[in-house]
Amino acid sequence: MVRSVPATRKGPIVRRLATALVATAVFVTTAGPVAGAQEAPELIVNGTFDTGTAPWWSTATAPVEVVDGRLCAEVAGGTTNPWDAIVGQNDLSVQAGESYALSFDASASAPVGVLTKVQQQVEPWTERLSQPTVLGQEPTHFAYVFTASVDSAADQLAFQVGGRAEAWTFCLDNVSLTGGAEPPVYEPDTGPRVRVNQVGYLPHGPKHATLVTEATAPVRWRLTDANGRVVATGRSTQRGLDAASGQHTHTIDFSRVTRAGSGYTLTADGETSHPFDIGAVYRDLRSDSLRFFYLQRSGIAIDGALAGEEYARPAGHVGVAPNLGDTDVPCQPGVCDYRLDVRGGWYDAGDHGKYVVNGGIATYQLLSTFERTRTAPTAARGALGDGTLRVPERRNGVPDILDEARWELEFLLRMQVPAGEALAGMAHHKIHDSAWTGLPLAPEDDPMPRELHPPSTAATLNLAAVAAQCGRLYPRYDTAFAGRCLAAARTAYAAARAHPDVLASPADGTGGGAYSDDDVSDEFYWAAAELYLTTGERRYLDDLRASPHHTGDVFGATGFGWPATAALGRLDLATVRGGLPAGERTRIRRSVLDAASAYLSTVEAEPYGLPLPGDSGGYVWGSNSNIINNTIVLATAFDLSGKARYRDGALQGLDYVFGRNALNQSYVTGWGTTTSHNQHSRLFARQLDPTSPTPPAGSIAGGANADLEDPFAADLLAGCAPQFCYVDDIQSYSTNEVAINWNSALAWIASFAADQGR
Ligand code: 9MR
Repeated sequence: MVRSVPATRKGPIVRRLATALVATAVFVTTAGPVAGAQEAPELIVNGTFDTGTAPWWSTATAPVEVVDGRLCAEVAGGTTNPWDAIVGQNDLSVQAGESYALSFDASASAPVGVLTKVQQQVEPWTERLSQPTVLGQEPTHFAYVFTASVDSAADQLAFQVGGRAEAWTFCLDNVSLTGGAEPPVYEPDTGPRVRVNQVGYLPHGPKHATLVTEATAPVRWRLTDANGRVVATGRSTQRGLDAASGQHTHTIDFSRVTRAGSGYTLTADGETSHPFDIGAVYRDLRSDSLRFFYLQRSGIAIDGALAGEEYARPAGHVGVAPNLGDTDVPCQPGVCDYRLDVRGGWYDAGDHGKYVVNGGIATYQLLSTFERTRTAPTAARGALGDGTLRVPERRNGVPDILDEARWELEFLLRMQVPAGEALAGMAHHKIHDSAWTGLPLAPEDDPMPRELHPPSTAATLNLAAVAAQCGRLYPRYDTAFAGRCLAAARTAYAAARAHPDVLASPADGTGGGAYSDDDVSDEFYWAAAELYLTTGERRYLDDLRASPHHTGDVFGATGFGWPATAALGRLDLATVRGGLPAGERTRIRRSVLDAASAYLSTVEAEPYGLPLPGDSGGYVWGSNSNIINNTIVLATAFDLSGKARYRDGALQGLDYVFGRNALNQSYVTGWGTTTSHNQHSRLFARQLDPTSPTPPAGSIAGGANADLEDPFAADLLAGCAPQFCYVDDIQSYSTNEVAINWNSALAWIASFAADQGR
């Protein structure tokens, strides 16, 4: 299990791990004891099972006995979570600062993934080691190393073997845990020091790369085609120390090369980049990024013929056991006494929750991707039309992207409090499991009670905004549906006006995310803007004019997102036909160009060429979406003005997402040489379970998060420079989850970028 990975010696992160582990291909360690360590006492009692099963214990779902000198557990089928079946040993002592080597031989009657943990033996089960372990039928030797961060005399070794539909047999032998191990060293494999967009560049687009080097003078570079011919040469520009990465950098500009081809490489300072193309590189990203939404659908069977056989699955949460919902869902106790049918919609992310707040921005971005084809001069009109996506509704006469967005819209409409009830017209904030489940877990296997959480003003305004967009975009395909949307938008908006400060609780995070937001003035602005653009009515115009966001700076340096939605209204006021009187619209458009100019300055100032400042706390949970959202403002400025510098800024920003970054990592599955594929997801969990698929091509990871908000990342990455605060491991939900609001941003810019390649 301990693998050797070639690592660049010049990478800045080489550090001792605080508490964990040897995991994926991203880093290396030595697992063996150091010299003299043979004297370190063995902490496991009866690790060879010569004296029976004691003191090993197991849950009732995994009875153990000694078979041929090994400990074997008959693991029951039909459990939900990894921790529903455990084989373990308690009362282990670990000391702060000491490094430990754990090793064992294990096998399974069928290939399965289990979790190997060393953790507190009581709540809160603080982990020292958490390691996905994939077992085969032949006994395999596993060896892991970790460093304890606290003294404990009450730790346990726990093999979490539950969560599978079928019964199976787990066998274990030669278990050993000793101190005195060489401390594990984390070093991400960052590959060649020449960082490019691993997908490629548009023939007439900008072409920039970043070179990590300590060289104090410009260095020579050369661009080589697939046949080994040097097609361009030049000298780099020295850029100095980059705050976002902690690296010494140069940049390389080879924009003058326009000849299409594949297999180009860029060489400088003795290093050669990953290969890339010059051509219409984004053409298929439009449909790949949108495909994610079909696979996230709740309430419908996923058709393998459309999605790929590995993604086929039964409908989730339609009231078929063991599911309890979502067709007849009660409120949390004390919240309401009615039940709602809230089937459908998209699962938010790696969890099975469905949240109106986040569903709102994701739906908006899909609808906006479509609406752009009606307003932007460079947009391919039919590229998102009927028959362009792999959705079951293809060839129904409706553009497929509208079919996909409607799947969520119908769910959002169902979340509205019915007439006659208290808070009628408002929207419930969210619906999700009453407790967190483990990974992996197919939607149809989720046995948790589902609950409606209280209505909120923010959710109500999200519903109002996207239902108003719906009322504008669907009339030519389905007037009844568009009418239903607009009526719901009006009711929701009126209900929000009547209840302007019903805030979701930040503490309501058991079994699902909180998505709390204590400032809903931006949601009011966004909803008023959408209702005004759809209806032209004076009352909505008055409201949006009265909002501080109509004249305020809604495009912050770090980008808009689900908690900050004023920019959504502003962008539509700038682009959608009709609407504001000419002078006012000119001012609104100007504000988009001004914001884009500011982002352009950041693109030019950042050695990795992205519209996110390296020093302002911009690398937050889901940073990839904030970065992309800033490229959307740049792209919109191009759509409005035709000025190429804005288009080039947007495209250059996209290079970051596809590998021009400190980690040399493409964050989009299947798009590039080294791409994220272990994202945190209950649906796509190959890293934990060999029978589960990886996320589909076109799935974007949340990205670098300097706040390190999950235990795995906090242990592994402590002290990271912002761009290094990411790991492609399924356990790191705060850096590496998938989510609808991140893929919706990707879909918008993918569609724009595909248009520029034509
Ligand atoms: O994207 C959300 C991020 O902005 C928040 O900081 C974080 C913590 O509240 O939650 C993120 O959203 C998660 C949600 O709460 C539950 N589903 C998965 C989402 C993506 O990680």
